[in-house]
Amino acid sequence: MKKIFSLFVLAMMVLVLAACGGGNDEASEGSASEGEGSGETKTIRAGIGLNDSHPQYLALLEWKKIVEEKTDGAIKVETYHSSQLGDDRAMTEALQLGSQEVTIPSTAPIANFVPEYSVFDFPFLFPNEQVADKVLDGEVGQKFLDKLEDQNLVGLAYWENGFRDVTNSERAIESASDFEGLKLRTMENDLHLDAFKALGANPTPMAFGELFTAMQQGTVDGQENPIPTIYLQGFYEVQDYVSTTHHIYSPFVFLMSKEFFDGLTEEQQTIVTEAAVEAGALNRELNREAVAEYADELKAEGMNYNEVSPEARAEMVKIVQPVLDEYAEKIGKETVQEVYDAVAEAEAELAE
Ligand code: TK8
Repeated sequence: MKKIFSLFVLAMMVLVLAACGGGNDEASEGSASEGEGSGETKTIRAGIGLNDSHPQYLALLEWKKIVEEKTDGAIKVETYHSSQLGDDRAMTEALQLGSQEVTIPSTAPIANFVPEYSVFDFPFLFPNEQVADKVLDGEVGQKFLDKLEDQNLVGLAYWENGFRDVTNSERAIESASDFEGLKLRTMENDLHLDAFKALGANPTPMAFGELFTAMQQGTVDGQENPIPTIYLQGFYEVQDYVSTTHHIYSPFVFLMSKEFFDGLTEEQQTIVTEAAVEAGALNRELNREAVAEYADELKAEGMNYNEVSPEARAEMVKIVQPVLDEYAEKIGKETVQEVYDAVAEAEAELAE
C-alpha cells in the first residue's frame, strides 16, 4: 500500500513538472495568453512614443526583463515604441479603458486628465535633475501619483524625459524676442500653448508621432524637446538651430491601467512597482550620460548650437509669469506652492 502511494506521488510530481515546463515554454515563445493549472499568463502591452534607441525604451526593456524574471513568466511584457500603439494621450486613454496596460507619457499630456500635473511644466521650476529627483521621488511626487487613481490610472514611478531645448529652421534663439512669429509645435497641453503664445511664437499642439513630418514639410518651423530626443529621432535632418533654453524639465510618469493593476496579486503589484523604480533609475542614468555626447553629435551633424544665457532665461520667465499666475489660480495656489516649497527644501538639502 505504502509503495503504491509513493509511486502515485512520484507520478504526480512528474506530471506537475511537465506541466510547469510546458507553461514556461509557451510564455517565452509569446504565444500564451492563457496559462494552465496554477494561473493565467498575464500579458502587458507597454507602448511609448519615442523610438527604440532612446534611453526610455532601453529602460522599458530592463523593466520587462525584471518583471518577467521575478514573476517566473506569469507576466509577459510586449514592448512597442515609436507611437506604434498611439501617442501619449491616446495611449493614456487606452489605459483608462483597459485596452492597453502600460505607457510612459510626459507630464504635459497627463494634465489633460489631472490638471494639477501642469505644475511640473511650469518653466524653470526645477533648477537641476537632482532637485527634480528629490521632489518627484518624495512625498509631493507620491501625492501626485495618488491623484491618478480617480482617472483609472496607477502611477508607479517617475522617469525622465529631461530639460527641453528649442530647435527650429529659422534662427538661433538668443533672447525672448527670437520667438516672434515662430511656428512652434507644442505638446498637447494648454499651459505650453499659452506660454509660447505669450513669448510671441505661433504655437500648434500636435502629437509627437506627427512631428518629424511636420518639420520636414515646413508645417512648423520648430519644436522643443530634450537633447537625446532631438538627436535620436534625427531632428537634425530637418532643423538647423538648437538653443539650450532648458525651459522645462519634463518628467515621464510610468502609468499602468488601474483595472489591470487591481487584477494582479499583491506580490505582482510589488514586483511591477519596484521594477518601475529600478528601471527608472537606469532611464535617468542613461539619459544624463547621453546629453553631453548628443549635443556634440548635433554639432557634428552641422546644427548651429547656442547656449542660452541666464539673462535671456530670466527675461523669458518674466514674460510668461502672467500665464503661470493664471494657471496657479486654475490648478490651486496651495498645490502650486506646495511643489515650489518642496523644490526649495530639496535645494537646501542638496546644498548641505
Ligand atoms: C513621447 C513624448 C515626447 C514629448 C513630446 O511619447 O511629445 O514632445 O517630449 O517625447 O512624451
